[in-house]
Amino acid sequence: MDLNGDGKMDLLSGSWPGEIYVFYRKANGTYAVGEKLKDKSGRLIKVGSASAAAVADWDGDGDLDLVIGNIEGAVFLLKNEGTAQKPAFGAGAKLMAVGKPVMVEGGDAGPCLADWDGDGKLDLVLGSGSGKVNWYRNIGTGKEPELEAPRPLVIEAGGEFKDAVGFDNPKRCGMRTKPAVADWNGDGKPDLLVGDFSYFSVGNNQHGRHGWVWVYLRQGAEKLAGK
Ligand SMILES: [Ca+2]
Ligand SMILES: [Ca+2]
Ligand SMILES: [Ca+2]
Ligand SMILES: [Ca+2]
Repeated sequence: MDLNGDGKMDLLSGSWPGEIYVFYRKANGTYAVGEKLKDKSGRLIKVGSASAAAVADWDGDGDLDLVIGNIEGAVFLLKNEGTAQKPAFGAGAKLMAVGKPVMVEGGDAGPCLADWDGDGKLDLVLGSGSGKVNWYRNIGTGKEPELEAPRPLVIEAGGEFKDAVGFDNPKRCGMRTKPAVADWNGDGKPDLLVGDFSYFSVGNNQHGRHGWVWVYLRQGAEKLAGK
């Protein structure tokens, strides 16, 4: 994601306190020290704690907008009212789906903006505290997205992660999921990559915390396109 439109890919990160950090890429390929993102009036952008940020041109006007999830499970859209070279993020508004604010179960909304069904319009893929990853299909237009009710891509973590057998070999994705979409195996179909958090307790004295990255390779595209 190139936030300042200089042709070099930058990095964006949410944080536990809630501020959003941007790391601009420098000419030599390294990254500048992270700075906290501000809105158009110079205030630090913060929509709640445990923020997770995604950027894409959500309203199709040629500049990158900001979408941020928080610990409550809500997702905010901050439209870019500036330009691709000089972003100026407006006030945050909650993203809606079928007339209601998006709110994930278990809190900890982890948004990703990607065209999951390949219809040319960005959709919302959303991780959650429960581990579930939902797909909100965009049935609006490229300029005025309108989200359908969520459909699960990954189910919630469930009891296995509260009382696991063997800490180093979980069978499936854990909690607090943060999805990303990319064609991982180069077959032309978008795949899902999911970061997680797992807490394991085995007996009285053995505990472990892990963060894994899971790859879900996409199979038949027609299955998820709702056709
Ligand atoms: Ca850049
Ligand atoms: Ca935009
Ligand atoms: Ca789409
Ligand atoms: Ca693929």
